[in-house]
Amino acid sequence: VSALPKIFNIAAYFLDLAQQRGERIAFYYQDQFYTYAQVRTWVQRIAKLLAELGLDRENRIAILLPDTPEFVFTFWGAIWLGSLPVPINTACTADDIQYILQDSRAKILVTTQAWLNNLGKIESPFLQHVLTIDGDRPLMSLVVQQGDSIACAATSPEEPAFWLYTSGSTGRPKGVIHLHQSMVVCAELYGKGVLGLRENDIIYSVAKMPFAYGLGNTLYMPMAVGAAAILSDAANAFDVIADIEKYQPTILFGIPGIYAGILAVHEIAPLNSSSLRLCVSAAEQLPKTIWLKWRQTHGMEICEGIGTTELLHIFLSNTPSECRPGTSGRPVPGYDVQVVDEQGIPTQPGEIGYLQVSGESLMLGYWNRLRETRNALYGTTMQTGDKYVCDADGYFRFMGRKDDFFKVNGMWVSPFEVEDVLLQHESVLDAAVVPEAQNEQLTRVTAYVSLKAGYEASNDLENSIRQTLKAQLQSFKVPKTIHFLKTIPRTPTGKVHRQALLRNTLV
Ligand code: 3SK
Repeated sequence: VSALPKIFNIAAYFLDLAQQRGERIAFYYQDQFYTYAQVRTWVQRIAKLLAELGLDRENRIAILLPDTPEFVFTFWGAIWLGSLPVPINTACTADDIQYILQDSRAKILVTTQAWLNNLGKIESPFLQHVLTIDGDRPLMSLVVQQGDSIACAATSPEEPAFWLYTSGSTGRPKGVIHLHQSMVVCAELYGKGVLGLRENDIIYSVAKMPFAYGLGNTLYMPMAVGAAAILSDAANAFDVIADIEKYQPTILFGIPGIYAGILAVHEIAPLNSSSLRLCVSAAEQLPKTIWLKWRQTHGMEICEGIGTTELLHIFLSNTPSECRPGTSGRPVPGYDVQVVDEQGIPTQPGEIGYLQVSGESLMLGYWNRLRETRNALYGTTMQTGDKYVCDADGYFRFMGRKDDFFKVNGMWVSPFEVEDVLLQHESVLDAAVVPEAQNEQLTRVTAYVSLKAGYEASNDLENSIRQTLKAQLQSFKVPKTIHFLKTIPRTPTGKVHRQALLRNTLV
């Protein structure tokens, strides 16, 4: 990525690009669309309103919204002023949202009337204004009168531009601080470099904008190339299928659960995938079974990658037309990715170790969390907490989260390996594997599965699943108990919520 000027504001950068794109469509939302020229006008109007409300440089502004035009305009409007938007995932609990509002010390909150009712009294002493996009005084009606634009803040590429909260399965969410330069790095290296996104693409993302994956997919990567993006709140396979039918996207940024869900309902609601030229998956490891079934059904590969909120977007990725199912691909050119042992020494091909990565989109640190920042960062390198193997051809294969591995009879079990086999059974829609303590405190493997429509839990079904497991796994990895659940609990970003399952099993 070529050096950025000393004075650089990422909102101004994208709005300058928008100016060249004028009447091209930037966003589809419900039955409307917004051109690049309209986006530019609305961002400047909102920036002016926020400045009048006293939002200063470096102040935080929380955005608790589904993917909507107001999200887009507020996000860029705040950065234009040099203040810091803090998107909050609407899948967070009300308790975590209260925490984020306090922790970020947001001065303004932009949300919906429904969320406001849901939150009740907001405890934060820092909050001065709440704006809603609906109700009596919707945000857009307040800015419609705004006239002249306001000057853009002369920020530097290396100063904070926005925060994203990352919620692990334990502890409170952490505010990840990103810089003005970060989005350019991701858009150039991955969006253009690996995926080859282009101006005539129409982009659809299952992940929403408060999640780093969704922010890149829907907001800044399409804007970097002048493409159009779809703003939607679809959260299940049926809604995604309907959206794809309606908007005819060329690129689908999915997550494993949605690919599995679309395939599972194929008989009753077949997806018309003819508009798609590229399917991408991240956020969680994509089981090989799903990859193969997708290609068989839709004649297309899924280009899998992995990113972290701390690096903003994807740094390991397969390359379209060279995908290796069951792997996260190879380092995105521009990132240095390695598998290392406990001492930090690179492992040999085929040896399992810890994944570490360095690159220019790395966060500044976690807000107000020195210990966690120091544990995660080492110079320009981040320890991701994932266990990986790199093969002789340089393809990286996920083995599980460092903290999710557990020992049975002294031998390591990767929950992911067992889940992958469970998903190969024709009846299994979703699966999660956790350790369970027996009476005598020995650990054994426990599985939770949810079933596809048309299947019911029974002893026969359990035996059949068990046969599949026994055929492919060493005996100590075969779950002793299989529980059937309606749905597998997941975190706001769609990862298996192992902690919730552990609370059920480990007393
Ligand atoms: O989880 C991922 O794979 C991911 C991808 C892109 C951006 C952010 C994240 C966490």
